[in-house]
Amino acid sequence: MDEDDIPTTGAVKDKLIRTKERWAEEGRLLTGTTGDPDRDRLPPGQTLVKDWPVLDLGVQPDVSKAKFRLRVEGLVENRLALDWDSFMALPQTEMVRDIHCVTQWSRYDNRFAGVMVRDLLALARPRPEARFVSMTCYDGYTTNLSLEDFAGEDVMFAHSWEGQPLARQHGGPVRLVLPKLYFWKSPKWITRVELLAADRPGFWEVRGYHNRGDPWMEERYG
Ligand SMILES: Nc1nc2c(c(=O)[nH]1)N[C@H]1C(S)=C(S)[C@@H](COP(=O)(O)O)O[C@H]1N2
Ligand SMILES: [Mo]
Repeated sequence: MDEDDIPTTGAVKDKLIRTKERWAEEGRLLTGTTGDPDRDRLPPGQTLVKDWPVLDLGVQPDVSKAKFRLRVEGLVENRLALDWDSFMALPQTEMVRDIHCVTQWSRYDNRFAGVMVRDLLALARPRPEARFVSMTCYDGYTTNLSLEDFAGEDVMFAHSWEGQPLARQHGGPVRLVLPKLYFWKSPKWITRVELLAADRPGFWEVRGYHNRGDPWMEERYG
């Protein structure tokens, strides 16, 4: 990872990490029901919020546009290492989506702008053996996805929210937004995507959280 001189604020929230691990052990918040995303806008066990909460490990890196790189590596025909200008030169898309955090909050109608994962993958050209992705962030956070989920039609590298640059506490300059899964699958301050033949569970996935995290199936813990 390229992390030379990235200033950070905050200390890792060990207590929060421990609490969330305990929730996974206890199966907290589980309603034991499932929902249908076409019928039930709010997934089971979720509570609607108006403000946008901030959730992370406590370390919020200050990633300047000059330092920013988005790398796509591993099982691709064409490795990418995009700087800010090349990233912004890619096709730009807007989408309005609901987001759902496993700690129970959901927020409707978030307007994001950025580059669709599909447009980036078209440049990187995954090899046939590629089936999973592992993503790494400037704060050291990692999370994993199937290539199928990652390449979904509404998955975006977002740089803006409600017409403004994405705030640092929400993962600016660039984060992933994958609305169909719990929000821990949407890494903030993303810098590296590695395409893999075998799955590689990330930070929360090795601490009791579900490997996929579908909110309507209540895939909170795994
Ligand atoms: N780099 C990074 N990305 C991250 C996290 C993190 O700690 N570091 N936390 C995840 C979790 S658990 C959630 S719920 C969302 C929260 O995003 P928000 O703070 O913008 O609401 O970011 C996800 N992406
Ligand atoms: Mo979360």
